[in-house]
Amino acid sequence: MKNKNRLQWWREAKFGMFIHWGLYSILGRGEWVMRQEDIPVNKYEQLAKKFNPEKFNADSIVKLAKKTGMKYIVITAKHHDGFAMFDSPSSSYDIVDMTPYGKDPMKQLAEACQREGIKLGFYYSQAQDWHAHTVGDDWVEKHSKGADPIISEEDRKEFKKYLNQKVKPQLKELLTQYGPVAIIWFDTPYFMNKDESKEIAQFVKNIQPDCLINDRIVSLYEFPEGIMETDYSSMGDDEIPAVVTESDWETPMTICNWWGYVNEKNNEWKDPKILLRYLIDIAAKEGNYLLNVGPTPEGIIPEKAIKRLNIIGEWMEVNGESIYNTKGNPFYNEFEWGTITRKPGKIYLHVLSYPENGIKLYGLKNSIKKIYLLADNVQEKLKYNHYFNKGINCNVLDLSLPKRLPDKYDTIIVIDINGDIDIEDILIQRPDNKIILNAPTANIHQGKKDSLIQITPSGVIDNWLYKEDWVDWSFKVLKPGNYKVELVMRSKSWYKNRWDIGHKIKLQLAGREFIFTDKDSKKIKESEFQELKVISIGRLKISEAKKYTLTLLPQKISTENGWGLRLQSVNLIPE
Ligand code: JFZ
Repeated sequence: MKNKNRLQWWREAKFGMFIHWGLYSILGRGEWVMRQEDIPVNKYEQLAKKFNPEKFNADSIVKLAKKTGMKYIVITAKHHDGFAMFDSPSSSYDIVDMTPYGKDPMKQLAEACQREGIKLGFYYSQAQDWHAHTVGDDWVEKHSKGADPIISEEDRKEFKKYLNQKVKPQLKELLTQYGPVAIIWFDTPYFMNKDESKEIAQFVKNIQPDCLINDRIVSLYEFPEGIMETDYSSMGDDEIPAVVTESDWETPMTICNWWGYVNEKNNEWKDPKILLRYLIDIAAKEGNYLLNVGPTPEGIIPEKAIKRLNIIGEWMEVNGESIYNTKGNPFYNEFEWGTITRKPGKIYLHVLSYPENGIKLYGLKNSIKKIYLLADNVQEKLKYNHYFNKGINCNVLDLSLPKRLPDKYDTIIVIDINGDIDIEDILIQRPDNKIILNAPTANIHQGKKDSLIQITPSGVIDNWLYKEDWVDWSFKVLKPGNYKVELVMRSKSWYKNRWDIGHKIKLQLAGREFIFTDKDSKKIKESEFQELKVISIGRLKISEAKKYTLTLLPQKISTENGWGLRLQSVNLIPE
């Protein structure tokens, strides 16, 4: 069981600032520039002589985070380049010893955070260190082979030496020089073995038991079961589960095309509207949003980043109540008009696009006290109709909206209810009549003792490696009719061989049975890191408005690359 008390502040906070700042910022081509441009260590070291961020002002950065609505900051204390951006007595490769600046920005930040009531965490690259050892240098080559990253015994010895001589002393410094540390944010653990991961995690907890640790301390490819010491999961870039999952997770996200500073010539800034959408979508899936900015080599946050943060901050000032300390969308479904967050006594409808036909919610059992716009100071009541529909055996809320909504990004409609939300305890067909059976809503059946089939924090059925494992969903159909059946699979992120192909599966629903393979699947590109594939299975008729169960029974699962069948959803689309 997770220590809930320790995570409480993090669950309430929802929104934090990530900062990537280091010697790489001088070159303005992202934090991977040393590797990407093959800059030798001794040449890269020279950058330190030029690093003099006299304009760095911890107070203004912390105040900016606060004004944006962020409750915590995570900053790169040491990135893969190995350079300590803090006063590290155990190493001479640090900002105090090597740069004309000669001061400790982390100390200034820690003090400013204390003053402003913002929590501070440190990013620390524990495995890749391109300065201290060479294990990390050909990491990309070694690990893009997929299944079997092999580290020689000699490399392993070197690595352990580095863990003892650099990582532990520096973690100790970070955990003793700056007061309470909210998070140590670990990264890219790929070649660490499980004992090493545990050892480092315990090392942190021994010094500051309440310091949170993300799951990038451990290679989840090699050890999908993870380790007990981690407090929450960090998703990949842009990765957000389809619906709420039973886990604590965050999406780290860049505000532009890289994490570290990128000069204007090479920069691609994200649309502020999209950045705000992510915040809302992530809250609705019960995660945290860690939005990154890359300060310039002078130590200031670029104007265009500030502009974006200000837009989010203005929205948060009015609507923050619908984000902080909320739980996610309880309906296990997306809506065409937007999404939902909630807390006891309140349901927040996030209207992202205007619903011409109003808003319909199925299955809400609470009695409603009133419905109003959050941005409306006088809380004028909106008209609604909340009733039990005998024909479909289900509660229906029909809500009509004002012609114009006050917020151009996301207008919040508040439903005041009595007590905690109470909705029908079954997945219900969506108001647009689609039936989307997402992985997190599945019942998982382990067919073998050693099977590792699980729902990941990112909302996929993963490690489905044995044909003896099977899954099913129960759901309520409101509208009988003809449906197209599709299956959506998600690739493994980050690896070269992202797919295993050659599965054969049996699907049972409403007295019919389909056997299908993934041969004729259609690929949909999702992001640089992962892809979705859709398999069209067939059509079927659902004849009654009632509860049904859909079952997937594999007949063969291909495990060529070790991934097996990675399932995101089964979709029933009305024809
Ligand atoms: C890592 C770093 O390499 C990068 O420089 C940055 O610090 C980022 C926050 O973390 O990059 C990753 C690691 C994992 C994924 C994506 C980017 N992932 O799993 O999708």
